[in-house]
Amino acid sequence: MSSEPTLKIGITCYPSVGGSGIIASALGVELAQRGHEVHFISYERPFRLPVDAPRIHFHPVTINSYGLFKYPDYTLPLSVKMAEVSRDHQLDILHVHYAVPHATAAILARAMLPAAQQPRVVTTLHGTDTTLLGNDPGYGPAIHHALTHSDAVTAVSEFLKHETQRVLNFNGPIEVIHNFFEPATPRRSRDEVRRELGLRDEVLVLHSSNLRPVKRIGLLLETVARIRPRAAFKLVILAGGDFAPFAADVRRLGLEDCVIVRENVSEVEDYLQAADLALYTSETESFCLGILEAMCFACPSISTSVGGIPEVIQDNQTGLLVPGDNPDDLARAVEKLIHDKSLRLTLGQAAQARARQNFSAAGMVSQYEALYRRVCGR
Ligand code: GMT
Repeated sequence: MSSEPTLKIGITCYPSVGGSGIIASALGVELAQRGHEVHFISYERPFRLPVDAPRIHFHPVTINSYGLFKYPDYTLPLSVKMAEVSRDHQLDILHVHYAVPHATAAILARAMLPAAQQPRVVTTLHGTDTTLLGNDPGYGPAIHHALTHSDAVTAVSEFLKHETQRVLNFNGPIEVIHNFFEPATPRRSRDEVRRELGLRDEVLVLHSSNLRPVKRIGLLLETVARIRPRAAFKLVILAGGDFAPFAADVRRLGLEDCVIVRENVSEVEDYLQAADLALYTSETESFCLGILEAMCFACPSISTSVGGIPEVIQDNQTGLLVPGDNPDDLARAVEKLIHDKSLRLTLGQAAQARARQNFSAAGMVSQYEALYRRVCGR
């Protein structure tokens, strides 16, 4: 722990499976380990947040349903809870992950409090809060307002910073703090996991995502259907969501024997250490935490070259980037790494070194800490 004064930090994120919630939870855990008091405020306990960890508190937001409202409102009860927690625990900082509606709720919460009790608001943009909702006229002006009134704004990649400036016409400062991942020790050995998956010598190709349309699971399966020979690999999908809507595609493409799905896995490390390469076919991606998670286990990724991914993967050094969205091109890149084990291992080692050097928890959490101290003058 450092000798500098500790801070009281409120964190709001989506608690469900998703990169922004994972980063917010990991950040809270690291901050608490550094001696700060951390208060999570959300409608559910974030799924990767440990129970009973010292200095980590959880404050649920209760949403009542009223017959008068066609759609239940979350923003107002969230803002009231943020104001209450800020006042009762004298928060220095409210750090919101994903602007909609968290940043708006934080700005409102701050305005509800007398000046002496107001926390500083830090907003971290994660992706579709800019690239999708920022383009929606029903959200854009509210996001712009919340960013303008935040005490600091961060983005998880240079790409997202520039998209925020472009899409929202926002010209305030944005600090880029990349994502980080601190892998836990796997609970099972690589062999045990491969046995569970029924693998012998096949190359394990991993895809881990929330399966939203932006991930283009259709393109992922079309790619896999073109990889030859079929017997050389298995695709393991760690699905943070319901895979059922894609089952028909798996059958149509005759992939029943080479696709294995595991839903809502919490021990991702078990599967990451068993993987040989990872495959991502997203339409856009501000960062792609799944790629970084794989890098930490010396597993190189093949990905479409979109959004902030070239900030994570260096083509031909720590993975392979494929321009465009042609499944044949993607399949050829996968085949290259399936058949060239030496290249796969070289890229994997370089990926792991890069993850440790450029995307470590120690480095990124220190950047957030420095930002907090700057905005609250402590
Ligand atoms: O923006 C989203 O679609 C949701 C968000 C999430 O909660 O998973 O994903 C974004 O944030 C992640 C964590 O910073 C990034 O790794 C993802 O690339 C990003 N998703 C997109 O940009 C599509």
